[in-house]
Amino acid sequence: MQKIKNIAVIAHVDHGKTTLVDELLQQSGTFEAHQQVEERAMDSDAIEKERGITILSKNTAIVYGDHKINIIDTPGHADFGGEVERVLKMVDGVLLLVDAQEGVMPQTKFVLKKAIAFGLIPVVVINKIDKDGSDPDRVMDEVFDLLVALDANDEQLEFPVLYAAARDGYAKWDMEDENKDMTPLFEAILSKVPYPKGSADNDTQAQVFTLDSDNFVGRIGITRIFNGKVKKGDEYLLVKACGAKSKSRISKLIGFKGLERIDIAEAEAGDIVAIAGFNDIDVGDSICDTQNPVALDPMHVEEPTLSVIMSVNDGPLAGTEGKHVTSNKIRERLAKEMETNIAMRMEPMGDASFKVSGRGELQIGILAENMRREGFEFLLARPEVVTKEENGIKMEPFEHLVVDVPEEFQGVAIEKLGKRKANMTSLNPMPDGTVRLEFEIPARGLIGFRNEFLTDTKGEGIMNHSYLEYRPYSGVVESRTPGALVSMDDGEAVAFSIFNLQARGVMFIKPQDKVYSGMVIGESSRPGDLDVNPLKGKALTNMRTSGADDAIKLVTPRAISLETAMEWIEDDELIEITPISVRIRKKSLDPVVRKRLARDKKNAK
Ligand SMILES: Nc1nc2c(ncn2[C@@H]2O[C@H](COP(=O)(O)OP(=O)(O)OP(=O)(O)O)[C@@H](O)[C@H]2O)c(=O)[nH]1
Ligand SMILES: [Mg+2]
Repeated sequence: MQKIKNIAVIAHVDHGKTTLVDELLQQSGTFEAHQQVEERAMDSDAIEKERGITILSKNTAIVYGDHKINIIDTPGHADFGGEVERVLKMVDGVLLLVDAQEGVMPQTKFVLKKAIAFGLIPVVVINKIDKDGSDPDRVMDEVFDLLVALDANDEQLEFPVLYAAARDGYAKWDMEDENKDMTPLFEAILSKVPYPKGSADNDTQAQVFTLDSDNFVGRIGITRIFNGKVKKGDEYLLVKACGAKSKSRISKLIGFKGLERIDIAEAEAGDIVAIAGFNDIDVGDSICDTQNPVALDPMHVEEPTLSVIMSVNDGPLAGTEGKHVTSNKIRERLAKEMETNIAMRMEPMGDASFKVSGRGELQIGILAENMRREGFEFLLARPEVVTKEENGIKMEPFEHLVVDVPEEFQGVAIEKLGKRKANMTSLNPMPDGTVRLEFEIPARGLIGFRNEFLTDTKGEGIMNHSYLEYRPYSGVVESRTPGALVSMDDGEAVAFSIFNLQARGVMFIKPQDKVYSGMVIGESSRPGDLDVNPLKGKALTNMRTSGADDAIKLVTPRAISLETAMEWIEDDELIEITPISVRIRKKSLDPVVRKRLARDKKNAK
């Protein structure tokens, strides 16, 4: 039997997981000498490359000495925490990376809590020790305190610690040791991560944790084999989470080696392989022996906390920019997403709209971004938290928030967060002159906060948050104060009128942009919406100089991206997303209806 170790690399966002996996791939000699490998090779998806973040967990395998090490790189951003949860069941150990300067952050807590609950003993890697301001001793203490707070058992509290600079390719047992290579980390994996349990002689039991597809063989399930063997050409029973069963033959079996995939004939307990041949294979399904099937527990992933209504574009520009615009197309696409993304949900709401739920604005935003790149056109409403009822009490999700700000902005940060119902749990001055503030805050209070926070701290504040738990509903939370500048006509925006409107607020559009009645073209500098006309050309009479047009100085408009729009909009507004544009509009385009609604709302208060 092959000697196998299965590990996942977990951490807060940007603490260096993917970079570390690069080095493990390089230094194990998995790549051929001539092979050109990109930086952060595991971040293979287009949006991952653009943003430099990991979105999907991915696995690779390296050979080190007489061992095979299966490594799963996971995303660190809180919105993709579901990816980490489903991966932890597939491995026998984790490398927990912690930035030697930033220390324990919200998502460090989240992923470590899950790992501890699975009984895993973390190999702690204090990374980026090369960084200015790094303080490995302090960070080590933080990790220990966190483990104690998470009720880790004695064995888990004796976790091994290494000090590393993944980017520079070294890890070491002691800060005093020489900076050499990754050998100490390889040793730690071999000596500290337990071998897989289970046996190749038992009946087959395997579980799918990621889906993939191939033009030739169709759906592929990336699978951890817990017991027995899987052989190409043999028949197995697929047991779905709902209990449904179907028999099928494995048409193709794929093994992993570095970034390559190789056809193999069989694999056995302990290994991670990709299996083709089951048409309706899904994440969480078990692949079992046909004679004696014992399915594995379906995967449990924390429920979504945020939802948004996605609907068919019904604005005046509908269908002019996108390829897929019908509710059927949107439903199909969403259904496909839900098969692979077990942390998300979709619910049809009638009248051509769907409720899409996930872990956060980024997760939903990435799905929307992928859809628009595929040619979709649709509307998104303001994100809402998913509330639930427990024993007759309305509950809402709370988040753990960590804010790092220069000392002078401490006051404004605390004040603004107070208005959003945040409760401060700690305040610590950091060695670099910043202050680290920790809060517990209803997730609702964070919607739209990032923009405001960056403005208040002149771009110097850093905020990080991660899901905590459901707690009783905390009442009204303050939202955006400035009103919207709303176009009262259809057509192409004119420079002269944009110039005049600049005095009223911040513009979102530039000359020649298409606008329509009810479209939001800027943020007013006052509360309350304002109907304006961006189409008005200059009057032909009464101009003082003929060269006046040249004198018009337009301020660069505020760029509206999908994410800034999601942060900005209010309940009575929508985001119109097409492959080419992101626009903001009022829900009701008719000014008369809007006025009436505004009046009703005011009277209701
Ligand atoms: N100074 C320093 N920077 C590092 C080190 N390791 C990684 N980085 C940098 O940290 C940044 C984030 O690295 P990634 O490997 O993408 O981090 P990650 O943990 O995979 O991030 P997510 O997958 O998005 O959670 C990159 O700019 C790296 O170059 C290190 O040892 N020292
Ligand atoms: Mg990464």
